[in-house]
Amino acid sequence: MKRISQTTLLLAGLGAIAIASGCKAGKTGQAATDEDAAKKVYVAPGKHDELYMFASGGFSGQIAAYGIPSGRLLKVIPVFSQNPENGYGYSEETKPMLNTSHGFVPWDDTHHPELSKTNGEDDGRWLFINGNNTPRIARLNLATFKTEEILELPNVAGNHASPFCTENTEYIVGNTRFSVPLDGDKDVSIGDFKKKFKGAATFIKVDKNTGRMNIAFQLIVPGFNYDLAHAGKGPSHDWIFFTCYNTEQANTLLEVNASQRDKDFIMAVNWKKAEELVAQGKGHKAPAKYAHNLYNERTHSATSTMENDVTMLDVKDYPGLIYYIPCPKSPHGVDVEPNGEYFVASGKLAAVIPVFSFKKMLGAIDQKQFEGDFDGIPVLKYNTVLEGEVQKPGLGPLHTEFDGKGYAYTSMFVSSEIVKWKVDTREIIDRIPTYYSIGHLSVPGGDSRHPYGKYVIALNKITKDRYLPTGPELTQSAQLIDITGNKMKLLLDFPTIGEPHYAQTIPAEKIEKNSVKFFKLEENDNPYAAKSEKEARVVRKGNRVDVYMTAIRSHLAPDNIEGINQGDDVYVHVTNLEQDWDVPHGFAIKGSNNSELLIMPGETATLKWAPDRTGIFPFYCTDFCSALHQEMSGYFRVSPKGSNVPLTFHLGENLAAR
Ligand code: K7E
Ligand code: CUA
Repeated sequence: MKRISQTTLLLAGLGAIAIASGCKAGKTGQAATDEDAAKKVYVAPGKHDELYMFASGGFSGQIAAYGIPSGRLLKVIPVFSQNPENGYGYSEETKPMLNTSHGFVPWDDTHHPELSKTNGEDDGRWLFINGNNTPRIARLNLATFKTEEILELPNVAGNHASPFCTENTEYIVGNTRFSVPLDGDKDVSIGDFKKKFKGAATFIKVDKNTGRMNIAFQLIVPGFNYDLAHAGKGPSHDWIFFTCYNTEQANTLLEVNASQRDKDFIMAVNWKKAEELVAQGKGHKAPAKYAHNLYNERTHSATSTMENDVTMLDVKDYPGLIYYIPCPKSPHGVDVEPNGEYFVASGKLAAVIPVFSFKKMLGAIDQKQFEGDFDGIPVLKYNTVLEGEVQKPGLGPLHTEFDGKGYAYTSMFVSSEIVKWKVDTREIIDRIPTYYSIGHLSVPGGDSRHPYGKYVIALNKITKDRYLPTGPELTQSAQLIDITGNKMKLLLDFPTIGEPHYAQTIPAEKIEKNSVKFFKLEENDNPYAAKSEKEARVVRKGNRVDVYMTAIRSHLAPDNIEGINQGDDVYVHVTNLEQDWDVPHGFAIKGSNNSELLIMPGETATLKWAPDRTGIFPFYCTDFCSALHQEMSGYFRVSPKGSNVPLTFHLGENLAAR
């Protein structure tokens, strides 16, 4: 009891320090001289930013793209949540993207955007992100800025250690934050945690050409909380490192009970070996139910398929597959420096930052330098793997990124600062306060083989007094810091959408050159497309009515539709006939309980509408597309159920009354 109350005090104390250090810091922060900073972030009107930053939207379930150094918001890309701005998750074409084994789940919590890599470098092709709550991984296409694929993860709950990729995007991984019984084992007492709750380290194969994801295998690992991961590079290419906390395996009051042990673990996984074992037919197929959703750029539509099994390897049966490295204390992030020799972990409650050596790890494995085992898995001796510790870095270390010039930058949540230190000597070079309570940080390319450096972006949890107040809910925020000199310099605060847990930042030229301007109409394979006004029509089958509608400046065709009855299901398929950049059309119907649509040039999108009453229902284009945009409209007539008003549709005719 005494021990518990002491730990509680410690934790409460850390919280208080966070708030105190936040408030004390005051309003302006330590800007480089204001004029100097302004010049560095000023992007003249009409000029482009130098970098894209992709930040998670946290509990908004989305991703947002910003220009750096200006901090200008460029786009919110819908991923795991419905988005009425463009109808994602509302249109018939995109609803399947949000299907899961639990049915339609139109929200989630995103944490870690991950750019695809070739030879350890960001290649600008795809962006992956985790759905934390209902465990999913999404893949976005950076040529279209659209979510193209969502894969649910079975046997996982809280997909937090995700989606980190290996050096050539051979695999991306996901692992459970909340260990749970495996899917086959359902009604289990929570009291059986230690016996029956497991982790499932999931390895997803990514197709080199298409980016398509498929679960290759899951490793059954002890029931801890798996937090983050990073793959090796160069010499450590074949390995990936996960942090684990709650190695106490507590199932209640984790705040206290998962903070008992002095050291938890880094789990080092030889993924190459796991791959070989699976190729030899090792492991077993286990039943599992999970959704695999794919968006097709030609049909502009998604499909959802339910998968039924997964290949599992129980690590206990395969010595040499994983090793534990003790790590102080409740480690959060684990990060690998650009050369792939050192890896760094951040214990949220630790007073040092340990830097481990990959070479020493291999040596310790070779010489069986074990201090014991956990559930049959060897635990290496801390000192045999340790290269050294960063002493007195600050309070609450979370995440580290690198600048490629031999320096590391670690975020300190509790003392609310970034600490710059030298990777080879581990001496502290500089520190800069952040406002307030930084989580992740992002150096452009900072987790790759070739960081671009130049900036570090602080992704903060709390903004308090930094902006105009907006009631109890304040904006989330990031801060841009110049790292070109010896001393870090604060340049800019900018607001973000949702909680920007993590962001990845990439030179704009890697993305800009591939950007799609519009979809080719002749490549539109949507079965409901109308590729010219001649094809526009209305078709009834029972109580289903399909409206094949076209949009071009400045009319919708057809624009007068009669013969719809109350009780009908009306599917309005709108094809945007424009073949030019930046000419979307919108679509909305009075009283529709669904959403608006925003249809890109060459694309077809479908709004399902069930008219609930008799009457006249205007519809119109919601995107101001031309001088005569206000004229871009039409009428539906809805008659009572069973009425025999004939189904007719028109454009450019003055109708005689019927
Ligand atoms: Cu540190 Cu979810 Cu990566 Cu947020 S996590 S900070
Ligand atoms: Cu089309 Cu406004």
